[in-house]
Amino acid sequence: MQERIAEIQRSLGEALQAAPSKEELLSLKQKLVGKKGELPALLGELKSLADEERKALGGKLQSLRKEIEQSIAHALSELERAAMDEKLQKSWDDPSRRGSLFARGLTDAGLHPITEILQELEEIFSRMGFEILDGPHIEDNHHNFEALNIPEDHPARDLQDTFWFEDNTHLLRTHTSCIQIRGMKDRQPPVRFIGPGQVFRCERTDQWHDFSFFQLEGLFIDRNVSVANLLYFAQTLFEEIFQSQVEIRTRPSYFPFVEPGLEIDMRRDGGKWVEMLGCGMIHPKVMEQIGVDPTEYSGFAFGLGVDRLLLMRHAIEDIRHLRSGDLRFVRQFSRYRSGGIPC
Ligand code: FA5
Repeated sequence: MQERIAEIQRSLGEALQAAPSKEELLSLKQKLVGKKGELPALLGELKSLADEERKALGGKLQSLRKEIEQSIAHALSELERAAMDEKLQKSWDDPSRRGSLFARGLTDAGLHPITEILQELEEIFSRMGFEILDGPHIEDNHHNFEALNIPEDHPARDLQDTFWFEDNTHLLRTHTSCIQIRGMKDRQPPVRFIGPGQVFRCERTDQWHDFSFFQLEGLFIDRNVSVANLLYFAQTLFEEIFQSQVEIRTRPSYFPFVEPGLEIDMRRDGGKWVEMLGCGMIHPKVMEQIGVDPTEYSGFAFGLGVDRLLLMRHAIEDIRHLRSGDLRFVRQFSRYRSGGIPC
């Protein structure tokens, strides 16, 4: 019986190697473990064996059955996956096909307005000599909080309600400030970089707040950098984006990783003030975390709300339109792109 078990294992291996079709796999399963299959026949023969041998071979036959069933199920699901991949690939290659992945009747597909404004911002900052860095959406406690001078029991953690993973160590980043820490790992001042990206907060939404939005982090470290540089920089940045004069005002604010901390609001044409960014002079403790001597260098950091820039630029009434998936909303931007709407 040992030999017949080994023979079944060998023939199973060979059959699976030969890239069988779904029908061949099903008939192989029938042949081996079906009611009148080889394995049940062997199990039937166990009766005539002595106790000890029966136990030993019975165990082997059970694990062989498991092996056969699992490997055939795996091969079947691989086949299904390959068929689905092929189907998707075909519909991707051929937009004219009925039921293709391409929506029909859309003539003005384009980039999402958020993607476009991010590209514009990257272009503006590149011109000003900033590097563009990236960071992961899933962050750890250290980069999102601790290295930014926000320890475990610090009340500032409550300001950014957080989506935690079950390990209580990883989270969806609540701000792009983690990119400051990552970016400084292999850089020494003078530095200027930005880190644009999506962030996530477990918060109630309204006209100006969403639970996921984009920020653009900026870091500038050099000798003799002051709040005056920061304010001049913010004003220049907004005027570049809006291509017109804007008013800004500052309010004192609190972020544990900067000192002093400020919030900058902006308005156009005497309209409503809107908070656009948080910023400040980098805290000496954070400077030490990122390996920079705070007695020699100083710097500013800011976190700009990218969605709010769009709301302001196009007088959009509610931030939630941006992620609504409503094509009537996003299609309007193709007219802006082609210069049809002054703003
Ligand atoms: C921060 O996230 C700090 N990390 C910013 C910072 C960076 C301060 C560097 C100092 C130094 P705040 O939570 O205020 O700060 O968010 C910054 C900006 O993101 C806000 O000014 C606003 O424009 C935007 N923002 C904040 N919450 C939301 C939200 N729920 N929906 C849309 N935009 C938001």
